[in-house]
Amino acid sequence: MKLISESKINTLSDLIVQSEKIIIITHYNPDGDAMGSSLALYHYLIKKGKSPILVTPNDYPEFLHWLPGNEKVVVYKRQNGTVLNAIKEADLIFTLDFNDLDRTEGMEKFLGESKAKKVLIDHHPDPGNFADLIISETFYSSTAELVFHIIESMNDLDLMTPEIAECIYTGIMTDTGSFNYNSSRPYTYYVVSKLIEKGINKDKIYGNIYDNYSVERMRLFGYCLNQKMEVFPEFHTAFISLSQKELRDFKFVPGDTEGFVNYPLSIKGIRFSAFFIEKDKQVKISFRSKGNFATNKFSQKHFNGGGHINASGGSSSLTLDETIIKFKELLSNYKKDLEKND
Ligand SMILES: [Mn+2]
Repeated sequence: MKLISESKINTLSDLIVQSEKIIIITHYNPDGDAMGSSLALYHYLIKKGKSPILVTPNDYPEFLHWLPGNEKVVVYKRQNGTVLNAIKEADLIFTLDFNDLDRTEGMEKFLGESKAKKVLIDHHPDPGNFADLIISETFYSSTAELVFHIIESMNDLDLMTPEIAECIYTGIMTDTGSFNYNSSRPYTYYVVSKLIEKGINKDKIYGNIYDNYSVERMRLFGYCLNQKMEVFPEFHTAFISLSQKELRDFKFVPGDTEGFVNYPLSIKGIRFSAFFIEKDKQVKISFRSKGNFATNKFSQKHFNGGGHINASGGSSSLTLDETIIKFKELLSNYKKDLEKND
């Protein structure tokens, strides 16, 4: 397994050795992989004798708060002075699990102006060109898996504590929907086997992430499936939508709708799923598919988004109802693509 060139690893190693003030930044609305990969790198850099600062643009769901190192995370939205100072003084900035600085929602200007060397570590397609060192491979299930590969390539597996292993496993598990998608490469399981050797308790991690819901979230989930799911068998498509009012009624907190978009794909014959959620000034959309229907291209073309083939995001500045009408109208253009079954 050698996807990262030796020269990149050497450059990375030199950058770490030479740098004193290191920041790790992940994307807005951090998910399990964003937090897992960032915290894994955070703990690893501490093992290398560094004192990094880990920054998230905003808060993240409570089911990620058990992760080791959670209490050290600095949230830009709440502590922007601290973060901007740190960015100004930094000599090395890692950006994890995103490909464009605008995913930091507010920090992009300061990151762009910063004199620090930047290292992009990510598994999304089309990495931006803001970084001095780009370690970006769609081969990996998750950024966390890529962080494992980096640590392995640095010949530092002996520095991997059970805490680092837990963070990496969390990233892989959440980005593959517990090994349901984007997880058909043997390397993923090689990594998992190494993490288990390091002493992780995978059942406990699963429970921490997935058996951690509020009553309201479960009721909201039931409501979505019962009342809010529309199915179009002729297009092998189903979607769910939620308005601001509905979110309020169910006491929505960030993270509550995580994973909802996957459920329509459990219906026999459904290969394309969408989830629309009404925000302040726009509609946020998630897309999922099975087989080779490219949700990222669909999203890029019609909903200002992108991502992976089978999992992507987008947005719309139309109203929720208008967005849904637009989506439904588009389906007939894709009838042929949606019929292909492989
Ligand atoms: Mn990811």
